[in-house]
Amino acid sequence: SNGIVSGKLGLSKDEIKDSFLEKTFYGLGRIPALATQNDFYTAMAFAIRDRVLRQFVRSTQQFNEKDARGVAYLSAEYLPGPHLGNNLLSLEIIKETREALAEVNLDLDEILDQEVEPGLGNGGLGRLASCYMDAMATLGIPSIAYGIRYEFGIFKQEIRDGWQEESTDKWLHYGNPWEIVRPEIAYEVHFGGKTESGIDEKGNYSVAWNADTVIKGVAYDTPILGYKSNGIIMRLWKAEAIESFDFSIYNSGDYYKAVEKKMRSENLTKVLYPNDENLQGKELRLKQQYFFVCCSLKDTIRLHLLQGRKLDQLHDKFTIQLNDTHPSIAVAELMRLLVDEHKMEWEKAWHVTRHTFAYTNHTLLPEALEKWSIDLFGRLLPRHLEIIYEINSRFLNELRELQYSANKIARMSLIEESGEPSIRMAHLATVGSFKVNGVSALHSRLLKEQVLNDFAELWPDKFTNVTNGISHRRFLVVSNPALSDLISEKIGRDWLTDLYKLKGLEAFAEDEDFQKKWMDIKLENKKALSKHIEEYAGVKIDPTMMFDVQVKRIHEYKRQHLKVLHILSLYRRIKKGEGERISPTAFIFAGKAAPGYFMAKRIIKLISSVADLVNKDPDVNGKLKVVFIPNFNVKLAQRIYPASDLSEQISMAGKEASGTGNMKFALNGALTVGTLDGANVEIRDEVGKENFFLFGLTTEEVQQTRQDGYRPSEYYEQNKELQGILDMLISGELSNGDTELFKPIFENLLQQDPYLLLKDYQSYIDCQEEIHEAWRKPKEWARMSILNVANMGKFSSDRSIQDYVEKIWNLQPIKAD
Ligand code: 26Q
Repeated sequence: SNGIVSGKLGLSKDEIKDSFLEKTFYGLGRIPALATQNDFYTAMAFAIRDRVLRQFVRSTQQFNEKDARGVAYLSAEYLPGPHLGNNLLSLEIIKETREALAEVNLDLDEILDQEVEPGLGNGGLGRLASCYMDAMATLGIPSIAYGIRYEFGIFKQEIRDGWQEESTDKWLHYGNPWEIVRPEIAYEVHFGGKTESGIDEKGNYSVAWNADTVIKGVAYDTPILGYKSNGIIMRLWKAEAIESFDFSIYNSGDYYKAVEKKMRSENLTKVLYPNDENLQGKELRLKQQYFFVCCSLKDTIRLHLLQGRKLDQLHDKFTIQLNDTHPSIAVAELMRLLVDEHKMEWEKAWHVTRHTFAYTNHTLLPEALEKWSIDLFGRLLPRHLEIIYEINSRFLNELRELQYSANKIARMSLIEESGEPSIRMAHLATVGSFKVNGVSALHSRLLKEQVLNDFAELWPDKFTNVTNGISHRRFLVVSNPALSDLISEKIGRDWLTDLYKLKGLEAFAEDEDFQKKWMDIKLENKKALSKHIEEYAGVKIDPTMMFDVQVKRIHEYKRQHLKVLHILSLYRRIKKGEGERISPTAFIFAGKAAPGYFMAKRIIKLISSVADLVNKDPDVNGKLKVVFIPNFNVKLAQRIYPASDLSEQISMAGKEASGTGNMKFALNGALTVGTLDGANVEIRDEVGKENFFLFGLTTEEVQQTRQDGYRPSEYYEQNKELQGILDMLISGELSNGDTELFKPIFENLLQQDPYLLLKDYQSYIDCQEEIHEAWRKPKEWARMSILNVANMGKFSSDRSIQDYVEKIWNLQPIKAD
């Protein structure tokens, strides 16, 4: 009716079936008899995409008509997971689609399983950005999510002989039905060269940046639909060579040289850097960051001007949210665009800039705080270096006027002068933003007290907290349909858009019939996961065992090796014939290690070795099973959370900024064993301390331990059980007689133990005893499980986005009609 909607895009079973067959014939040129499952998936994806786009175009129109204030979300990483299932939910056509496929003898679950997910992120941060897209779309927040279209995402992990092996993630191999290339939306990005200052045609002082390389960024759009409502775009930039650039080379006849230049340009967005929480200052990484920031800001400005607005009002119409410091070069780039390209005065441009950006910090780990060497930075982005110097000199002058000591001024400077001079990106982001937030209550407090303490004292109102949240639609409705249906049977379906409604389940926590249905669904989910495990890890698991699960990136601070110490303690008890109080348990691990992270890779090998020992020992008699499931990603995660009984959240207090896996487990009825770290603290507050297994030191006790001079070897000497377990690592028992293999882990724990495993060991073991006792009372366990789910309302990403709207973005949602 508005000239956009045309064609038969109905949502009935028959209309979906017609479109599906049409896409199979005319979209793929296949007759069904010769089509593969993947062809069928692609055809269905195209059929659904048409419907997604119709819904989506309507909401963009409304955003434009209302001239609404909006958000540009800048993130170097996204992990959206498979799109098809979520889009079916958002359009509320899961049932119709299942029936349409059944009529042609196809199974929806098998078709869904074909989708290869975009692995455009490392872990928590990228997945958070995607949960926020889901919530922004659903709540009607005028927004656009910018990022990088990596050709190869996070590597594919295989386990060979117990070791992690990496191979390239060719996620685009079968094509990507969800993206739409926009060749007309493209920007030039400059690198290198020199700056020259002088007087321009109008007689004003100005700076010219004569770059030596130009690359083009082309927009690829993926629509992200919200539940029963609006959509937003995820706009990812791909690097290409600019067409005209090498005419001189073409004309000189050196065809190969011209093509080589093109290839080099495209390298920029080839591959995602697979390290999280640890950076090596690699030139290509900085290029990626600037590349996507430059394109995204130019695009934001284009959209702003398209609405007939003035540039000095940019901050009235947009907040640009920085997902960690990865896009923080945006502070300097916006200044450059305003001052150099749009000829705005410095003071005015600075006012606009520092009222436009808001910065989310995701880490306190010193090794994860981004720093770029001045030398590298100046070679790649000479104009930005000048701008950062100018921002810094004005900022430091302000501090001098406040009579700050030289020491304090040096601490706060955007430039670190000691050692290799470098730029502190967190300081740049903080100075250039009107709000800075952490991602859990504890993390936001520590951010103010530690890493950004000087800034928090100078600008107390700038700092705030937004506790992370997750898409309950993806991580419960789509991935655990049986539990979702049971919940809806009892409390209706309002919880799909208001997760606090889950509170209604409390009334059924003691209902034995409900408890039975609840645990039966868990058992079915465990059977399904067992099948996957048998196929992909070659281990048979009895689904009635307790599923004790730790899935997340492999990191020393997350302490997967503490879990290993616990498993070994149980193994030794069984070997000594003292295992009768141990409940049969399957220990399930998954997660990737950064390819260059020596200790993390060794921890994977350790887990595999313990699995070999335990799974094969006849004395264990199937009472314990240990398995490492390869290639953890969103798709696998969606199978694991619904099948988990116990969620391991055992990082050293003060290190995990929030965690979001913790929320996904609890939402699916797993009980948590955890430290007082990140969002665990808030989860425990919500579900009640009697429904949460707490152990370990607090952040304050960790600090105290350090101050007092921690000597891990004392724990080794005094705790004979612990000593026996640690000695196993170097006995060769786990490694075919090789006493060297796990010595690095042994020595690290005895000599430094930076994450206090030995100190927290006994508390963890005692807590696990309690857990095993609780598992032996199934009704009690079921009740606690139900109460966990009933109290997860706070952890929906809808609530998080609502917090961003109120505390930071200050805008009005626009719901589609
Ligand atoms: C930076 C520079 C160069 C190369 C890589 C990086 C890099 C990449 C990814 C640095 C950090 C990351 C990812 C960090 C991350 O995922 N942090 C997690 O964020 C979650 C969402 O807020 C939290 O829940 C987790 O606690 C936090 O660890």
